Order: sequence, then C-alpha cells, then structure tokens
Amino acid sequence: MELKNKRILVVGMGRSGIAAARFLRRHGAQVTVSDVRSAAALSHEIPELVEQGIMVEAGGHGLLTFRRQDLIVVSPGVPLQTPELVQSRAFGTPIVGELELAARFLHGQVLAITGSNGKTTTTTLVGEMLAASGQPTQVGGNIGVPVVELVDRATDDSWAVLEVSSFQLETVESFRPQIAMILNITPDHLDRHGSFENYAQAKERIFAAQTASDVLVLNADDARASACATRAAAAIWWFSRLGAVPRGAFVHQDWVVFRTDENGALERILPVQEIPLKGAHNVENVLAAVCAARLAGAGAETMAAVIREFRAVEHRIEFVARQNGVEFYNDSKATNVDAAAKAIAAFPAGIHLILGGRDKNSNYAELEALLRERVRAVYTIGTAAEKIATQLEGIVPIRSCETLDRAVDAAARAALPGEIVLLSPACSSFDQFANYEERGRIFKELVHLRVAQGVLAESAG
Ligand code: UMA
Repeated sequence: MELKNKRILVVGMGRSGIAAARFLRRHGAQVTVSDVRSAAALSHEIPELVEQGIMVEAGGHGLLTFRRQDLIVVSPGVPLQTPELVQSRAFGTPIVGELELAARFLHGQVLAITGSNGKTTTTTLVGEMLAASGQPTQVGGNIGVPVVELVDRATDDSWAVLEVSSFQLETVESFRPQIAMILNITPDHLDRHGSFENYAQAKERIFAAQTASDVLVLNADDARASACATRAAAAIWWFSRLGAVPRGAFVHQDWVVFRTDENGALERILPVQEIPLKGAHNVENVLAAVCAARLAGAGAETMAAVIREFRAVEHRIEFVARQNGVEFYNDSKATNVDAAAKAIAAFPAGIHLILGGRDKNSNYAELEALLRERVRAVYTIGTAAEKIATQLEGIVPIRSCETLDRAVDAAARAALPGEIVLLSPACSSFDQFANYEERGRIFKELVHLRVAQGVLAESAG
C-alpha cells in the first residue's frame, strides 16, 4: 500500500489516532487529524503533531474535512455510524481502523486474541511465554500499545501478540493472524454495536481472512465462541476447563494438559493448584494461553515457569491493601457485567461491591444469584446508579454513593474483618474518569490513603 502524498484523515486524537497519524506522516502521507475535543483540551497533543507537518482539526468533525480524502483511518472509540463517516462511505472513501492499517505493514507472524473478558491477562501471558522461549516478541493492540507502533521493530521471524477488541475488528479486511483466539463472547458494548449478534459478528472478523493453513483457538465451554468452529476456514484447536478436547489444552486430574490429537499423549504443563491467579476464569485464561503459545512453539517447562511467576495484571482483581482484616481489590477493568460476575465468583461470601459508571445498555439483574450468595451490600457510583438500583432492588442492600471516594468510605466502614471491598463496576468509566486505568489508580490511592490514615490514628492513639 503506497502512502506517499496520499491525503489521509485520522479520526480521533487518542492513543491510536496519534500513533496512526505519526506513522502515516513518516511514510510521506498528507495527514489531517480531526477530534471532537476542543483545542484547549488537546493542548498537549496538538503542538507535536503540527511540528511534524500534520494538520489538526479540533472541536468537532467538519464535513468538508472528510471530503477529498484518499483514506480515512478511524480510532476504535469512534462509532462507524458517525454522520461524517456515513457520508464518506457513501462517497466511496475507504475507511479502515488503526489495526487494519498496521496489518498491511506488519512483518512476521501474528497471534491475535479477542473475547469479552480475559483478553489482557491472556495476551500478557502468551507474550511472556513466547519471549521466555527465546522468540522475538512484541505485545500490543487494545492492551494499550497501538499496533502501528510495532511495525518498525517487526521482522519476518518475530511474533506480534495482539489483544484485539470488537471496535478494532469492525473495520478489518486483510488482517489475517496465523493464530487467532476467541476466549468467550458474552454481552458487552451493546450501546455501540446495537445487538449481541452484531457484537459477536464483529468478533468473528478475527478469523474472516484466515485460510486452512492458519489456526483458530476456541473456548469449548463458551457456546457463542465454540459456534464459530463451523464458520471458520482455519484449523480449529480448543481449550476447556470443564472437559477433555480433541486437540488443545484442558484440565485432566487437576493438571493443565495439552495434546495434539485425540489418541496422542497428554503433555503435562502444571498442576491447576500452582496457578497463582484467583478465580476459575483465570484457569481458562491459562488454558487459552497454553494452547496458543504451545502452537506458536513455546515449550511446556517454559510455559509452566511463566505461569508460576505471573501476577495479576493491573486493575484485574488486583490486591491493593489489607486494613483491620478487610482486603481491598481493584477490578476497575471489569467494564461489563460478565467481568464483574467473574470477579465476584473469585471470592467467598462477604463482599462489599462497588458498582456503576456509564451504562452500556447492560442487564445487571444477571448478577442476582451471585449477589445473593456472596455480596453483603452494593455501593453505586456514576450515571448508571439509578438503573442498577432499580434492577437489583430487593436482592441486596444498595447504598447510593455517587462518587468513588464516598463508595470506598462507605464500604470500608461497613466491612467486617475477613470481608472484601471490591471495585468491579460492570460499567465503563467515561462518565467520571478518563478511562478505567484512571478509575483504578484513584481507587488504589483512596485505599492507600485510608490505610495510611489508619496507621497514623493508631500511632497517635
Ligand atoms: N473521538 C472523536 N470523535 C468521536 C469519538 C471520539 O474525535 O466520535 C475522539 C475523542 O475525543 C478522543 C479520541 O477520539 O480524543 C479517543 O479515541 P479512542 O476512544 O479510540 O481511544 P484511544 O486513546 O485511541 O484508545 C484506543 C482504545 N480505546 C477504545 O477502544 C475505546 C484503547 O482500548 C486501546 O488501548 C488503544 O486504542 C490502543 O490500541 C481501551 C478500551 O477501553 C483500553 N477498549 C475497549 C475495551 O477494552 O472494552 C474496547
């Protein structure tokens, strides 16, 4: 694909938009970036872009800016139904995402992981397993490093291990991972995709360009993910926590095992008990990582060593502190109901749960059984609070706290020794925070502050 002197518009000036604009400019394109945020809000970003000869439109998308472009590169957070994009499509202007743009230039092999939950943990595990087995490896994608940033260092024998989201997959055409993996498909982002089926179909684009020489790894325990087997051209491999699979990774006599065919020998990786991460869902993440990394050439001992040393990814059921016998966990990355359910299921009864943020057209009543079994009280925050309170009425006590600091305070006061305060909000963060990372960091700061104040109070007393 020739970029030199092409007129290219990048929509969105976040992490992926800026990375795409820089990449395109380096390749000689005439680049414009357009963002709905004001010039004042973008005062950090604009000067560097302008210095590189990139034109900037801030404070809204101008219809004219979208005309006369050879290509539009859209950031994952920008809906494709945005009127300016709809118009451009009608004019026949090609529209791709940053992932598709990068895929056209990325050398070497690609191992791509999608799913509603578990993507970041599994991607990190696979990246570490391949690196530990001595293969040149880069990790990127939705995990926070735009894929175009991997292009320069990729070589013919390197691996790019990519976390890919439904937003990124919506616009792929030629993206063809040698190994693709779907961890699970449960409702998320229904506000953006309109329906569960549309969302699932976006995820399926991960294997749309694959051929019989590629591999697709599926979760045999997830109905919607395993249904993809009949629609894919790639060779199907499996992982399962609940039963044996014909080929792939599963649990056998409390060991994580791998086999290449139904009659083949079982390769023992490590006892399930030695997995240091909390929760049944993390056993699934480990099985998924073992299957994908094994197929990419990692050995059993190397994989076992990486798993034993692995600690929770930041903001994913991350232990924060213990005070007066109460443990605080940060699961800010739980931005949908299923992720929150997995976190609740990872603890015994006695949970004080902080829920809320921006609603994504979710159904919180799905948490009913788990809430009754394990949760002492729910503390709501953000714009979804009212909906959550209505849907969960009568199931558990609900305290309306509005803000995170009040929720931490109320939960910490109510929790008894041996109980848990868990931020696992089941919503996106954008109503009160820049992103889930900021929400998680602020939660941790609030908890650490309480702990420090407690120590001070004790030493003063
Ligand atoms: N914007 C517009 N017009 C619009 C909408 C947004 O101009 O109509 C602008 C915003 O003002 C902002 C920019 O677009 O300046 C934001 O773009 P973005 O939302 O695509 O965010 P990036 O900073 O580019 O980060 C994206 C991913 N974000 C989303 O998909 C929402 C990051 O995933 C990813 O790490 C990053 O690219 C690098 O690949 C985050 C995420 O929340 C973690 N992902 C979702 C999830 O995991 O659930 C899918």
